[in-house]
Amino acid sequence: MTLESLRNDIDALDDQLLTLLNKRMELVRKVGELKRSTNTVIYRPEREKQILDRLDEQNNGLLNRPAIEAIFLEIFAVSRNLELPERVAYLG
Ligand code: PRE
Repeated sequence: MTLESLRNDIDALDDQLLTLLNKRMELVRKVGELKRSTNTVIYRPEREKQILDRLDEQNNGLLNRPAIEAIFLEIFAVSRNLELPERVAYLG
């Protein structure tokens, strides 16, 4: 197990994470379209908490609850932004 081989494995996993995150964002964009057509609020803290609780419950890896929250709260923030109408949305 060399540093280079470990980094290669990390790169491969990062590629998969990026693919999955982009797939999630495609679904989120559809949620945004649905919400706009039905005039529903974008920010749903109770749904975000439900997701965090579920992930924490089924987690059996090295990540603890604060780490899961740190990662997913960032994902939710990007998701909410993606649900905004195009003229006010930003991705950076
Ligand atoms: C999502 C995004 C924003 C909401 O605050 C809650 C959850 C998410 O990223 O999972 C999706 C969504 O808009 C929703 O489930 O209502």
